[in-house]
Amino acid sequence: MAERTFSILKPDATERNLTGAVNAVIEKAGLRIVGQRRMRMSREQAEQFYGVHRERPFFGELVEFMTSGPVVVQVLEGEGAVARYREVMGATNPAQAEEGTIRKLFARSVGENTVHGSDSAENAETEIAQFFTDDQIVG
Ligand code: FUP
Repeated sequence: MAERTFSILKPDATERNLTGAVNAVIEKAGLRIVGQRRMRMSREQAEQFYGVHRERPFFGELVEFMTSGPVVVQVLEGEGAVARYREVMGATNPAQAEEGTIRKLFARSVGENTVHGSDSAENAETEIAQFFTDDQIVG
């Protein structure tokens, strides 16, 4: 089975009506969107999702931002999907992101950086399980 990764189109993307534009970059990169749902993240969900950053100074702002508007949660599938999507996303700070990456194209700042993507296959599995049941993913 091809590898899967977890993706979020963040509130700065939905606010600017960019979900289709971001998805076009994802699909052009050879990743398949095999699960997708637009939702509003609760504070509890955001705090759990970003639990590893709980002690970081930006944690409060991050949770505030992720709950400030709709997000689109996704499962992406493809060969080496975790690493491939990290490549397509670009650096966390859009000022350092490569040309053609999602963050270079669309991100506003380090905080409002348009997308999330899992940083390992293990985290991908945990993150997918937080937001999707098996029957909501159709490969
Ligand atoms: P990434 O894996 O590229 O999403 O980056 P991190 O896991 O390091 O950070 C997770 C999120 O925390 C980022 F998407 C935005 C936020 N963040 C900040 O707001 N300020 C920072 O200095 C670092 C991260």
